[in-house]
Amino acid sequence: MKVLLLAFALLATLANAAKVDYTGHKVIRVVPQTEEQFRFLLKLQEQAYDFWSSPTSLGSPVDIRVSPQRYQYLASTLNKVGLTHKIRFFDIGKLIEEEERNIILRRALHSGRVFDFENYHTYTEIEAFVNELAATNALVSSSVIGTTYEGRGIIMATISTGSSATKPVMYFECAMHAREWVAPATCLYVMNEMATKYGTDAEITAMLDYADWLITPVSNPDGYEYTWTTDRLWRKNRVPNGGLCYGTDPNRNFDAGFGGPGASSNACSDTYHGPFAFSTQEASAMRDVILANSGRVVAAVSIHSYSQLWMSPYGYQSVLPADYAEMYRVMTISVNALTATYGTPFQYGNIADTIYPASGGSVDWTYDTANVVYSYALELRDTGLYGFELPPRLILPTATETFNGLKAMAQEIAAKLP
Ligand code: 0X9
Ligand code: ZN
Repeated sequence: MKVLLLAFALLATLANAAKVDYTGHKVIRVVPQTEEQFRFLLKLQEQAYDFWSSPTSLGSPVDIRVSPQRYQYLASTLNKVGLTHKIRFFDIGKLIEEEERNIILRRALHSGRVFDFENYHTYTEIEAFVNELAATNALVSSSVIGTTYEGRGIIMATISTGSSATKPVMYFECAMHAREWVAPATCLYVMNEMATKYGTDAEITAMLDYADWLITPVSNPDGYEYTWTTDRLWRKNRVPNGGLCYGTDPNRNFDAGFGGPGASSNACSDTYHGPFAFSTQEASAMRDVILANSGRVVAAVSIHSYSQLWMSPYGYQSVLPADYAEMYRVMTISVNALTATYGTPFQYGNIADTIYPASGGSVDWTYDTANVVYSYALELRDTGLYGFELPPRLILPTATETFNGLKAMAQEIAAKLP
């Protein structure tokens, strides 16, 4: 009965007529070849266009979503600086509809017996899963690390053998950005593997003997819920900014180069940094977890999608951190383990050079302020074929390879900091 009710609630959620309609929206790709074109794209990003991938360097592709109404205008504006474009998606609306159908179909096939890790879930379902795991598994406890603007609890799972209150801690968080759905799905998979294979899987047993694993599957629940009910492509949180525009990007809201390059002071921008550092509950909840475990946190991993990247500080400057050699060493091992799984290529390096300058990000803060050397930001699959609408059938491979990378990372840390 409960399952049926949930299925109806989901259908109602998905069928909501008040949803943002992306019919006819295209994603176009341009490749800047000159400094002028590159700077032009950076300026364009400051305006209200939705960049699915940002300008990173000359010769690297940039994907931009555009409405049918603005398409001709954008195309001719780009032409003026000599930029020609290719259309990657003709109709994002269709892609979103297809995703909804996939989710509903998988749900029907799965028939709701146990939590389906190979499908996407609403925040309510995710909360219920974490609470259920905590209720039934002696290693797991759940806690609420902050309360969002709309009143949701940000739920975190602690996976611990309980053997010591001073053990190292590894912190993992997903979905600081709402639309990056494969990230929370991956966090849930990792949580379940860690919780259910202690004592049977030698690697997992060793990792939990070494450290407590703290996992926040959805760091930005208001934004995440909004992607289900109203706007599949929402990224920020849902705090009103006074005018017509909503939301702060929590991954620009940490006190690490706050307000610097790659963050916007425009409240309508998708990279709006907010009125002051830690103005958002999402960023301050993570800060508080790290500070509460001060001196114990050996790794902090922020999981995003998409682009297939494993990145280390800094984002707010291109100067390399003092610990870069060690960060790089462990990234290399982690990425090799990830790629060895299914051959998925990942690029890696410091944020500012690997993706783009981005200030106020979580991992710069965990490194600078909490001295967490193994502070990493990941961008999971894919590289733009499906983008944020990664089909449910690709969740398990994505989560599996990511977990292999994270296990390799954890083992290196355990060897280095016994
Ligand atoms: O721009 C971001 O916040 C991340 N990319 S995303 O497409 N998922 O939005 C990159 C984050 C790099 N990390 C930090 N700047 N800390
Ligand atoms: Zn992100």
